[in-house]
Amino acid sequence: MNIHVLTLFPDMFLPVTQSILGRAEEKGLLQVRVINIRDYTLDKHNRTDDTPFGGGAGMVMSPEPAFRALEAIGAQGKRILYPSPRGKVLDQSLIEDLAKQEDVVILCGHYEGVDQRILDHWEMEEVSIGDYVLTGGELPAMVIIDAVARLIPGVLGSPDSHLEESIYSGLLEYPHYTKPREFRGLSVPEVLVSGNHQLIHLWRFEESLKLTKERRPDLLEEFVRAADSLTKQEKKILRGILESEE
Ligand code: 6GU
Repeated sequence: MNIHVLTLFPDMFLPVTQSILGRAEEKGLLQVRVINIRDYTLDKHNRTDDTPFGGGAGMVMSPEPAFRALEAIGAQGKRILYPSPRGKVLDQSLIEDLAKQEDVVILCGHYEGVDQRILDHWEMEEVSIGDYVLTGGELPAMVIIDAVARLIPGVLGSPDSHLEESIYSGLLEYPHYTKPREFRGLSVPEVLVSGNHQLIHLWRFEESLKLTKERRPDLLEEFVRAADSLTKQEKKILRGILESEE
């Protein structure tokens, strides 16, 4: 998969080309190409933005450098994202969709934004990472890259860590514990050291449901709608959680 990032701050992406994602690149699973929009300006002072028509504060990204950068990478026909608080809020289903693409382009804007003709002509998808305002699209772009990369087979260490998660998909994660069994008088739930994998699974499932009910009732509602492939025992636990008062 190729992710093409167009930005005025290419250095911000240096950490992305290291660590987990760097290894994905070495293995040829993911290529993150960072393009400096300023390289495509035709302005004699290398400007990439200008004052807004109609007046007001801030600067707006000019169409020329953005169009030329998009043409240079062959963006025509590819999915093009524009991170913006105006966009559809990103969720895992959009990330899964993106992970299936051979190419994804992300245009990072700054200041007041970009000339609307860039978004319209290139049919960009505006995506937000939440209801708060950032200074630019670079951090959201990195969030998208990270979330997509971990879905590409071979990028993460253990391939079955996904499979195990899938039973609980749409739920918040159950609590985790490691050695020692007793630490400063704090112990680990007995069931986890029982060696009974079926009991452990059911305990984890119940903890996931409890946590989701308490913190994200919206997600639990969605889970109930979609959960038809549960086992008899799992269904019993789910009913118990839905009927409990806390
Ligand atoms: Cl995607 N961009 C910017 N600039 N601010 C944001 C955002 C995106 N998502 C939330 N806030």
